[in-house]
Amino acid sequence: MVTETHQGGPDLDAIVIGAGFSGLGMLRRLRDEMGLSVRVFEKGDGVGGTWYWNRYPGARCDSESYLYCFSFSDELLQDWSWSGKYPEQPEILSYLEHVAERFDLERNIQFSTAVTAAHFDEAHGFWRVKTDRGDTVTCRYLISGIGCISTGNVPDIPGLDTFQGAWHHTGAWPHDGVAFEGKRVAVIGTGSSGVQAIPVIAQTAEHVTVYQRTAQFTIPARHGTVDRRLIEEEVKPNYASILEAARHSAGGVPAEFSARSAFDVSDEERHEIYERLWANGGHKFLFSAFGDITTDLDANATASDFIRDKIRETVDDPETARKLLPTDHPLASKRPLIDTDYFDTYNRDNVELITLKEDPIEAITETGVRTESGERDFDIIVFATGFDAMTGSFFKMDIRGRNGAALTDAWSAGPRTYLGVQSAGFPNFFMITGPGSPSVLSNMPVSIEQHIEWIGDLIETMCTQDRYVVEPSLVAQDDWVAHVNDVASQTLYMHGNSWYLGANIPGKPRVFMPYVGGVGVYREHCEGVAAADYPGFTFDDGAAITQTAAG
Ligand code: NA7
Repeated sequence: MVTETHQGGPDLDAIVIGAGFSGLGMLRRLRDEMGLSVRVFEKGDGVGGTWYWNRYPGARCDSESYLYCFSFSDELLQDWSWSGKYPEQPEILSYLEHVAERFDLERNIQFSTAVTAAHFDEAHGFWRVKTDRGDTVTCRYLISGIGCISTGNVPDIPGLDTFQGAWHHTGAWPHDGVAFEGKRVAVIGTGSSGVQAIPVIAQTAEHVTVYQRTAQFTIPARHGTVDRRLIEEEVKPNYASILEAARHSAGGVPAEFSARSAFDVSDEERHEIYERLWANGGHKFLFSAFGDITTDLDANATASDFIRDKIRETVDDPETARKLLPTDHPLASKRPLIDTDYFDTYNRDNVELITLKEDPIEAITETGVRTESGERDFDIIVFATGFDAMTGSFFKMDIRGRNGAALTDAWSAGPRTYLGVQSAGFPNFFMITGPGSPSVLSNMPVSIEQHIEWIGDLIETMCTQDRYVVEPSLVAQDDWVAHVNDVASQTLYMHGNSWYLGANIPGKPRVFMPYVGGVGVYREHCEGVAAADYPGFTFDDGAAITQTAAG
């Protein structure tokens, strides 16, 4: 299909921002399946997105490898073989590089180029996109594939600029690595990245001091090499049905979710179930035993207590174990973590734990970090302090919709979208896994592909039916935002100071950003909207735009 070129029309049919899973998949869909002219702008000098930037030691995905992939090509599914149960960063990056090469995607990607601004030109009905390389390009459709956790959060600690050693954020890790041998290292932050990096750094560093703000629940991953027999005999012959089950699941993995309550069984039986799941490892601990761990505080307490006992059992020094016990939030109200040897690492002689609630950081000095209790010297500081999630990367660009209205203003009290795909007042601007969609609460490739397909179908409908501009109505958007909040309020997610709520960024509005209703439920809702010819969206046939452009 080739789009009509309106007089005064844009340079390109579509611009996609970002060349991670989202951007690569969207480019392929628009270019190869629909014949549209597309350019991808990517800040990095290669593909990969999250997996291009997050090269810290131990970086690995929490989804099992055979589920962390594109599904659009059966040949690709059959040909690719992962080596680990959970895919490690270098291998995911290789996978995405392979996809880019195999489908000849790089010819439409402009690397080392960040989009700085995108303004909707109402007279012409297209977007004018500017980059830090001086490009100004116009397009009919603007699609964000910028990822949900891509703008690093380096805390504003006084004195960082005076530090004479090296410092790195996990999300912008040097490409040639960091040598920790013989070095005194501070790690600030104990989320997914810190919990993955600390055990690996401790193996080579002379000494590691961990600065922990919130003690975390984390479950052993039981990572290992991939089970080849399982993959070759059970997964690959059945890939289509496995991935279809993932698409209709709660979290984008075909896991069995238990319907029973933690109180349907005796204390002994519950303990045995937790022991078995702990031994097997992974997120199944949270979902496959009991259905109410994530919804009922008393049920949650049974699992939280079990993990606290495991921490006490694992960590030799009782004072360190005490500091590691999460006591201020229910299990899974913050991003659930899985780890390899995290708590065991605190039994090493070269690892020390500082809890910031008892001993806050006062300043970073020329030689190290000063807390209330005193100063420690370091050669390297690692910031595993997370991201300005879900909205931060949008706000780094000057995005303006109708009447020159800025997205930063439209979202000043928290992000507002319809279906997490579009925001009212920003016509023909689409977000892959935007706020208000399951996104970070799911196995990302499944959610990304669903948006690629859904946005692709909508654009295809517009191209074939002479609909020039689409945007959601305010009413539909308000109803969706209310629904997203309503569903979240029925869960324990509101009980933790998580980045899902923006709680990690000082001054950020406290709004639950992802949609917690489940990947399958969400997909069915989106499919219903498409089948009913997109209620909640308004279309413009572009007649007025063409006249204006011609005039
Ligand atoms: P996270 O999950 O946001 O973790 C960041 C960690 O850094 C967490 O322990 C924070 O404590 C801590 N933090 C944040 N700001 C500060 C300051 N100012 N001082 C001290 N400690 C701080 O980011 P990750 O990179 O680990 O993981 C991001 C996602 O990547 C992850 O969830 C997966 O989806 C993949 P807090 O808990 O906020 O008190």
